[in-house]
Amino acid sequence: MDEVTISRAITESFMKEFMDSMEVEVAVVGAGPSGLVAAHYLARAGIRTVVFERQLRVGGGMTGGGMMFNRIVLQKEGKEILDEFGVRSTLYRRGYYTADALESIASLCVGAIRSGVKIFNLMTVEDVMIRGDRRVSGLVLQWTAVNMARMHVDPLTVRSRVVIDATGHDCDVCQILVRKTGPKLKTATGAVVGEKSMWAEKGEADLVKNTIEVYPGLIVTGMAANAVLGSPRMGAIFGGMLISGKRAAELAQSIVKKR
Ligand code: 48F
Repeated sequence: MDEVTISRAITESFMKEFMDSMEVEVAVVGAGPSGLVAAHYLARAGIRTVVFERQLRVGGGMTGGGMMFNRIVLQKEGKEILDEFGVRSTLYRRGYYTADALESIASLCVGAIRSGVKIFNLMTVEDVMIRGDRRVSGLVLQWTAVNMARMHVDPLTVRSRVVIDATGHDCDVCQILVRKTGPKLKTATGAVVGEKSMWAEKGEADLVKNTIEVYPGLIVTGMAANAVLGSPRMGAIFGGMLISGKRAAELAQSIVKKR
């Protein structure tokens, strides 16, 4: 195959996938553990789902384990989700397991893609679309490289019935929403309350109850949920991230089915 044919093959197949992803049922922002798990369960339920990730690589904070020791810790309920993706884990102590961070994130990524999720890396979500009925109805995208070069280039948009903020500690989508619309989130202050200091047990316990539709059409999951609702961070224990992702998928599915 000559070079131009290779270039055409890449451009045509990418554009086809991107065009197919411009109107979806659920758009997930962030390809960390919570976002990948949410996307996987949605696609498996037959919901058209796309993920936008600003980095070159997927995985978010899971890839580096704890302080770059690339192992993760999970509770039994989290381990059961990893089991579904075929990830091997080892019993450490009653109720707690360890797993390889790279095997875990690679398996979540492959699992999501094979369920039908389209993942676009290198794209940053820099704004949301809000329509008359005061719902989040889509995302505004820019190449991460454009933002890094600080060039002014106008973005493109995708429409989706539901957006999931899975952007981790940054809770970028919620931060953007508050900047653009004022403090209208379903939180104690209406704004992003902010992540509290490390407390693994409480952080994990709060996470699933913090996984909510925080604004019409916008669900928050993973560490973003704790940051937005004002709960502690928890370090390299990942069960809550996976369970929160699964819960976000259930919520998104029920919203999609209702509308
Ligand atoms: O940070 P991240 O892994 O979020 P998570 O799924 O998991 C949190 C844990 O990794 C860890 C933890 C465990 O106790 O606390 O931190 O909640 O993944 C978030 C992903 O979102 C991407 C970011 O690059 C990362 O891969 N991201 C953040 N902002 C944007 C974004 C944005 N504006 N547009 C696109 N992607």
